[in-house]
Amino acid sequence: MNVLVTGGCGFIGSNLVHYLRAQRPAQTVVTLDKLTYAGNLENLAALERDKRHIFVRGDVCDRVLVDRVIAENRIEAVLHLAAESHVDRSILGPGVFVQTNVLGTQVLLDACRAAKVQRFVMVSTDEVYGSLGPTGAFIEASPIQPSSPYAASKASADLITLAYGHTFGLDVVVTRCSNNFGRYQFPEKLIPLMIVNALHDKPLPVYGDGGNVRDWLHVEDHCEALLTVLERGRAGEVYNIGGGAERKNIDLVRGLLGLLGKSEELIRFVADRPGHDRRYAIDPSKIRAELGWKPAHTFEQGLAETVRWYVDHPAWWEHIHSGAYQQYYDTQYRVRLDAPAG
Ligand code: NAD
Ligand code: TDX
Repeated sequence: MNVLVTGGCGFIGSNLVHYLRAQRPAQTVVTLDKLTYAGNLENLAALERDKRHIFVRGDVCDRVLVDRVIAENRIEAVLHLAAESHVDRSILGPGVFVQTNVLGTQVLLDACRAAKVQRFVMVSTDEVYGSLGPTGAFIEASPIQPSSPYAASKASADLITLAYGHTFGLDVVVTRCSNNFGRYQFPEKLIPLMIVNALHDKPLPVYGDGGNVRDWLHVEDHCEALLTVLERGRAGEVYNIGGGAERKNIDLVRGLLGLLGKSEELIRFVADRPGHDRRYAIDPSKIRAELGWKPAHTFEQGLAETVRWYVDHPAWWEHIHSGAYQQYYDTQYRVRLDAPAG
């Protein structure tokens, strides 16, 4: 099977491309990625000489290009991950989120329809469900109540994908996964940001009271779930993916400092993220029962490995932490650090 992975130079996408090449060596993987600030071709450097991996730089919103990539590579299935993925950025500027996440998805769906692609897997997120109270977990039938512009753009993409299944009979499957962590995650997201800041002895900005809860999953477990859904998921269905590893942000940050041997004095409670969802928790019973998927990594083991990876690969993140990204970071966090919580 020839598979197109959109967003294959990002965090989950690059882990997925490596995973697919290792698990299905006879299949060809085509990566389509615009290489935004979050895309890094270095993540796929090990595949440079791999004849069954093809990289195309381009925008999922570009219909002519998408048609050409699908036709030239005889694409049979699409794993759609390309997106603007950071909630804080969607608060600063929602436009590109609607462009890439909503319109880009629709362009891909139209192209898949026209080319009679056999399966389209939409990689959505648990954030489409909004926020939970202190108990309970999201099931696939939970109401869609996104809070941030990012979450709303993903909900739109997720629903339009399902609509193409209902209306046009396109073979679509939607996955809604909880927070991922692991190698190659851009250091604007909680875990790598805290690791990189701690390594520089910079303050660790914890939003609000630090009591927000996220449900963490190792990225390789997500990749395994995506391959499972691609191969065995039922058309038109939604599958929640989660690791059952709920942690309060503050506990997670303290755990990271412990692993790094750094002082908790680096922690700064700062102004909260506007509209900050309090708690996410995923009920993955459906994918477990129907497809037999369950995570292979424990949270503690995965976190220790992730910390080790960032410590061992400063060249991967040092250049990110300078230049244009540093400018964004400074603007974003100077405001927050100047306005402590409470
Ligand atoms: P990321 O920001 O690390 O990577 C996104 C990739 O998409 C980048 O390589 C970027 O260059 C590419 N891209 C952006 N706009 C594009 C466009 N217009 N055309 C082509 N490529 C474009 O994101 P991630 O964390 O790896 O997330 C991947 C997907 O998984 C996203 O759809 C995200 O919504 C979803 N997801 C992420 C998580 C998480 O915890 N990170 C959890 C659930 C779902
Ligand atoms: O500096 C920070 N301080 C802080 O307290 C950052 C960057 C985050 N946080 C908090 C906000 C959240 O409660 O940590 C939690 C995790 O934040 P992010 O890493 O920004 O992730 P989140 O907003 O939960 O969204 C992530 O998971 C779902 C991904 O970015 C999404 O792409 C995915 O869909």
